[in-house]
Amino acid sequence: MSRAVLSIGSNIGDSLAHLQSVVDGLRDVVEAISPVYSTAPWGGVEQQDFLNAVVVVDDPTADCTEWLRRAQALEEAADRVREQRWGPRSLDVDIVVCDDVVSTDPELTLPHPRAHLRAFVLIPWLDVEPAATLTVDGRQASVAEFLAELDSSERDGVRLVDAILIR
Ligand code: A4P
Ligand code: MG
Repeated sequence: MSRAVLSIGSNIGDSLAHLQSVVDGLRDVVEAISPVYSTAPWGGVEQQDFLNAVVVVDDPTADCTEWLRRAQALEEAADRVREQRWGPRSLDVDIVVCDDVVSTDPELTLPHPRAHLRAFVLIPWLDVEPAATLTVDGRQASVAEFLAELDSSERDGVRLVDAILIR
């Protein structure tokens, strides 16, 4: 059994519809859905702003690998084209954490190795799980603490939009 925090993002096509396709695809196992944010691109590639959100899922029949499989199936269904690392995409679904699993497997690294550096992950995660904690390189701290450590410009690049994902 497992519970996972998914970070979802899109900056190509109908981004809101791409994010909604994740909620639709996982509907029966969705525990919480964050608000939607418009976010400045992270990673140095010049591109359009993203829409980002976080979805918490819980399914006694799924293990962490199964969440990756489902995430990739949803990306494919959104016609995801993967041309450039950290570049534009119709849909990206990352597993931020899955239970308390720690893994360095490149196929599924847990917690997600860059989640703690990304305000576009931490801000919506805190919306749905204000007391969440994260372990990075053996150090456990609250997600709020990791967010506070980011440059204020990172946090300022994450802005609520007037749209919601519907269960
Ligand atoms: N993989 C390993 N661990 C995980 C995990 N925890 N969750 C493997 C998901 N996948 C994981 O991912 C490459 C490989 O990572 C997969 O084969 C999977 O088995 P990918 O999604 O195919 O490649 P990518 O997305 O181009 O690279 P990467 O490093 O995953 O990029 P990210 O981290 O997904 O970042 N800026 C804003 N504002 N908003 C965004 O959503 N997203 C990205 C993509 C960059 N900048 C962004 C955003
Ligand atoms: Mg990814």
